[in-house]
Amino acid sequence: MLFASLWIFHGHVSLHAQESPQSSCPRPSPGATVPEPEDLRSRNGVLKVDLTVRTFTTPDGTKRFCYFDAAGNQSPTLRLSRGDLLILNLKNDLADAPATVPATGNNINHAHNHATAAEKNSDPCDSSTMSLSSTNLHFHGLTVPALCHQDDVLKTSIQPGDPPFQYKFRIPENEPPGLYWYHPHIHGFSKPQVLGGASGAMIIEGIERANNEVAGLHERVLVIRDQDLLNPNAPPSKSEPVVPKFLVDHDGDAANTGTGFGKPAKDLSINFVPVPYPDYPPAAIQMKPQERQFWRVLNASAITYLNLAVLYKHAPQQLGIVALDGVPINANGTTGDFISWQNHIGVPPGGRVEFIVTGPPAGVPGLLVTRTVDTGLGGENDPNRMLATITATPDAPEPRSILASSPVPLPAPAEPWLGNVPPVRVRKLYFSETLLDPNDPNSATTFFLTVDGQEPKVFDPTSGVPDIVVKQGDVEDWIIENRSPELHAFHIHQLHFMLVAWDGVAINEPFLRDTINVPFHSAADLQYPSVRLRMDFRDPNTIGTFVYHCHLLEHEDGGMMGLIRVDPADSAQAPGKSTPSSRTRSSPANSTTSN
Ligand SMILES: [Cu+2]
Repeated sequence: MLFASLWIFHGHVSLHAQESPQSSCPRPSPGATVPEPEDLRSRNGVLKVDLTVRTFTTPDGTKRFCYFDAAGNQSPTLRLSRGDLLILNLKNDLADAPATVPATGNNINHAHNHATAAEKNSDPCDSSTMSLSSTNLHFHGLTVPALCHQDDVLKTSIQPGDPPFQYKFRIPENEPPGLYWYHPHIHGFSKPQVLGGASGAMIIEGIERANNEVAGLHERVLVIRDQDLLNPNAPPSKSEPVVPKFLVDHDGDAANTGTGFGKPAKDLSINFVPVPYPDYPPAAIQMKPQERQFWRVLNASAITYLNLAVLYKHAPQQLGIVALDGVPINANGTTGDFISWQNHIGVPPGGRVEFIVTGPPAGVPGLLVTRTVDTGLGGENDPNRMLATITATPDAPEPRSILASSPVPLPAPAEPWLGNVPPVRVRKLYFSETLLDPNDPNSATTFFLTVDGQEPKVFDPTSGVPDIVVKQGDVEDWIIENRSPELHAFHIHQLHFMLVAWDGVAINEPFLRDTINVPFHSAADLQYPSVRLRMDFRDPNTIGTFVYHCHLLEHEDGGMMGLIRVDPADSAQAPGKSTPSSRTRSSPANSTTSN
């Protein structure tokens, strides 16, 4: 009922044409047709990109953060194949954002005048300057080295006024084909930058070579972001049931009502088309009737969970999942052109899902929605809401990109499937939170991600002392517990993992991920909720020092992060290292017991 009553809002398309695009970060209006991000494709094995990050403050005080390519496109999709070289020159133009739209032109040279001497002199590869106007890039999901100019976020920090900073690395020959993404990762300031829109998709081409079911399909890239509410003071839509009075949680966001309704903590947008509270006027997607398309969805939200569903006349449709977090779900090599058909898909912040969707028959109204996610007593409100209408018309324009129709299958992976490699050791980590005043649930919260047995501490970017030391070549099991009353999303850089148990119960999900939801703790639980992950440190590219953290960015910025160092395999032998002959299938029953 809720959704049907709101269809009338779609259909208005208007960019703010009078604004200078690069100075004002223009965004589409609510109800607009979902635009496709511009594609930047590698040529002859090289993709060269000039990217500038700018900021703009809207009249209501909202700060946008925007990536522009050389042609002025926002947040282009970077498309490369295995083995290709990426050369990305990132220019930081974040300084001194104007409070209102400048009268003319852009502020391209503005930053140079205001950078301090200290900023000008700092080495961007070894910078202790991390502020709201510093920036860098993380290539989320890629297994590339955590080195400066590649995928380091610990010391790399580019200041306004610095010359363009060059990222330069080759996509590994064994990188799974799928959807990855880029975003800034400045400790303490990730949330405002990502919430402001600093994110973009990255595609490693060739997924049709991994799964022939998607060969020849048109593909659609959908980037879902969150942002501060456009109408924070509006009462809920009259079509909603009345829910308890709004409460504000310790992050200052609308607290979880647990009802599926009420004011959300953040608005969502789909390819920058906002879908604002309270009426959620959906964006618009057109498809040809019953056309099969391949949708690649990135949850680039700072804090918002998604639970995606496609409804035709209110009935949930089957969505054919092909890949999670950039890795085809048949990468285990045993299931052929396997598709997992589901009628809804949860996607934590930072996660990706790629699936086949069949358009509605002509005349049948369709909707892309996100269903409510119960984030826990301490979590943010994430109600049911529409994202886009799906309208079937014979003359619907096709998405720009189409997957090859007769692909050459990918070579088999050189390494044994992760699920068949027994872990050499088990570690336990836990998420926890403490209130400044234990008697006041609205007092400031401190966020921790702690290795069991160590003292909980807020992440210190200057410490340099790893919380975990691992040997390259090893496979480990990590049990991640949640001892807090809200959801957290565990993410680790430079590698993927496999979920082997949920709350201590072995599960059969032989897929790789790089971001996973960890269920919240309730007072009634007899034990802390947990996930058990098989962590893959075999790739030589994972050597180095990097981070794992909660991907709810206000938690990450608050210190819910840890440091890991992966030592080369040929350094001093660690106890308990596995030998190649020990690679046998581990039974799921065993995998839940050792601890
Ligand atoms: Cu968290």
